[in-house]
Amino acid sequence: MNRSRSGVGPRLLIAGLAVLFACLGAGRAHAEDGHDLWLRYHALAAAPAGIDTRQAVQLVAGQGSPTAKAASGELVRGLGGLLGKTPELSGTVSRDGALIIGTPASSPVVAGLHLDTRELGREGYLIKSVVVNGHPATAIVGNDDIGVLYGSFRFLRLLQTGHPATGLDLRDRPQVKLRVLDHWDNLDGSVERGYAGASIWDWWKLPGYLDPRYTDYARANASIGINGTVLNNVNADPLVLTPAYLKKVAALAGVFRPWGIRVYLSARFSAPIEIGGLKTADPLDPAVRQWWRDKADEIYRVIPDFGGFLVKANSEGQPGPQDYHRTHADGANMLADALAPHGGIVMWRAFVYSEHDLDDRTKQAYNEFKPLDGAFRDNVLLQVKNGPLDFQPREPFSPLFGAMPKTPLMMEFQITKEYLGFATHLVYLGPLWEEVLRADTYAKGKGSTVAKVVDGQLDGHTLTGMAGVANIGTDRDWSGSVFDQANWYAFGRLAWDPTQSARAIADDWARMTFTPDDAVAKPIVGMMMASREAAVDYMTPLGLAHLMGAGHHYGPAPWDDSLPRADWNPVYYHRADKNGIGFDRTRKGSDAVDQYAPPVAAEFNSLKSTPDAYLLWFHHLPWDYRMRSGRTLWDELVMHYSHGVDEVKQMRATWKSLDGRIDAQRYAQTAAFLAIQQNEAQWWRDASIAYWQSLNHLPLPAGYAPPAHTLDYYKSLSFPYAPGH
Ligand code: BDP
Repeated sequence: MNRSRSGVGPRLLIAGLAVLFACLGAGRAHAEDGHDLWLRYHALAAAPAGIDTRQAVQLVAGQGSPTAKAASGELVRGLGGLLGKTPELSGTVSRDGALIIGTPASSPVVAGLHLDTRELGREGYLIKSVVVNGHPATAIVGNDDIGVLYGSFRFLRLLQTGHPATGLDLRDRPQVKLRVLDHWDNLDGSVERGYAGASIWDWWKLPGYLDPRYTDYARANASIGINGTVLNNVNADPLVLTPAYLKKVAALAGVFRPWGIRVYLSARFSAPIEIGGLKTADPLDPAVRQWWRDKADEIYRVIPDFGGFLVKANSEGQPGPQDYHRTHADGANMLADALAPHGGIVMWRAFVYSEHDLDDRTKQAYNEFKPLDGAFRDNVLLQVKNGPLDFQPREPFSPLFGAMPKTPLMMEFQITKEYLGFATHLVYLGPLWEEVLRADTYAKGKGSTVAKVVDGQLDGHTLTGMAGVANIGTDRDWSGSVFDQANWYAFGRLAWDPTQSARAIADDWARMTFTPDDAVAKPIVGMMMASREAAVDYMTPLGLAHLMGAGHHYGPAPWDDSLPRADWNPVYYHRADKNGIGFDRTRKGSDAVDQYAPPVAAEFNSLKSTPDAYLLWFHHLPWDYRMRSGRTLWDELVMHYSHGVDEVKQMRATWKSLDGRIDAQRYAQTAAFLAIQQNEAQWWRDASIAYWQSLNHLPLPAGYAPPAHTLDYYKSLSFPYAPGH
């Protein structure tokens, strides 16, 4: 024993070190744990056309700002990884394949190209193959350094996804002005609806310690065009507005600034009372108004480019102007007036529904806000969730889109998967968001899509925005799983251009995150594109919604009627009994349909024209209702549930077929998560079917397996420690 320790041990150690160095030499210093996101920059199998890797690429960069340095730094890092050779910084082009980056003002070489940059705006860029001093080269040009940074990321994306570096001539600029992540992060480090660990903001160590993660966070966001971040939960703690916290916020703002990202804060409406010592937070009270003006002045003294406030008011118990019999506009305008001298904006949330209002919950936001169209200051955006309810696997678009032409409506999507299986279900949200953005509001006739409302085209707004509730935490992979990174990625890409296709975005993401090899990327995209419909099917098919476990929203609980407010309970939403199922929102029911423009209202009001996907959202139907397919509603429901489970099985099989083609750690994690997803999809199907059968007593269609357990078993399950709650 002793001998082996002193003899074999060192040899093993040397062998181990040799393996380690071999790995380092191959550019694999650490296992792939997902931390690098889509910015992996692993060596390409072959040099892209237009780049000669026998020599280092010349990088001719303009002088300048921290943002310009971020751009050239990213290219050095990216090209160094992808091509295996660090670019050489150079003042002139003297070699084929050079990269020229900068603005006409910062770089004489760029100025000498005489490119037309008029249409690019501040954040846009162009990437063009040019010839300089007789050498073919690529120019990445913007009017401002931030455009150059975005263009640099775009160029790297081209290489990462297997494009050649020749014949380039592309121009791009964001279609939406504010592209913002909303962190529902609390000052104690917890994250509301967070499934990826704790908050990445280490408030305790700020401002003294700036975790390098903050820079990587900013890089990742800049790579997809995100230009704002709300640091704290909409259920806001007023302490974030105190001087001690503002210093911490200022430190983060300093890290993000070179990457084109501004910070915003969620403001608690009653802060003047809680931290200001006032007796009221009435928005028309002069002392309150002065308090907010002073607060804004104080914030801008430490953060000169502070973005503004996000506010959740008179919603789910949060304080707001209605506590003083004032309107939402009174509240928003008071804050807007305080921020306006500094160029700040207010994102006022439309997510309201009252426990005293007995009307259909999905109608309440519209009822509240539609009459206020035109009553808001110019620097207020109304932030509207994509659907009228609450981030369900599927909802029709919110009827507010198209209904408030005088108010900029900001889209709010939820990237974190509160209602979609948390981090362990593979659900790519691109198709959900695409479905909403492409929906036609008919507000100004055919073609008045939600995307055109959001990007300002429809009503001529220039202040426009899209917000995504972040899925980011301290997990090594940031998002709780590798595939959840795709949702962060897709959000940024759609905020930049709401007309992009979910499939094209998935394709880029898969190639950057795994490999540009078709044999791997294509099956992955296939899984992603099928995944959202699968989740709809195994959770809430045919327009059902909000049937998740109460509070934590984990797993099925369609039977639940235990919460104090009717509209927090699943039974409120499905209205099932022995005769039928569904929520009648037609003119014979709650008449939610008439909140839409007439052609849409007519479509949803009529059973004939309502798409199956929204059937039980708008109609209450007998179990034996004949579907378009000829099957009964009941049979069709069972079929959808089962299909959802089958899709997950298919996703697992696809993933298994990629074994050996994906690095071990990410492969294994995804395989394990898919197994969890399959079990939970089966649980959703079985528990739902068991419950519906307890009401309708109908047999299953032939060939469909009965639930594995009794309804009592499913009802007995409890999850007091489900995350995120
Ligand atoms: C609901 C969440 C809750 C949020 C709320 C909101 O369950 O945690 O506070 O939305 O958006 O979906 O304000």
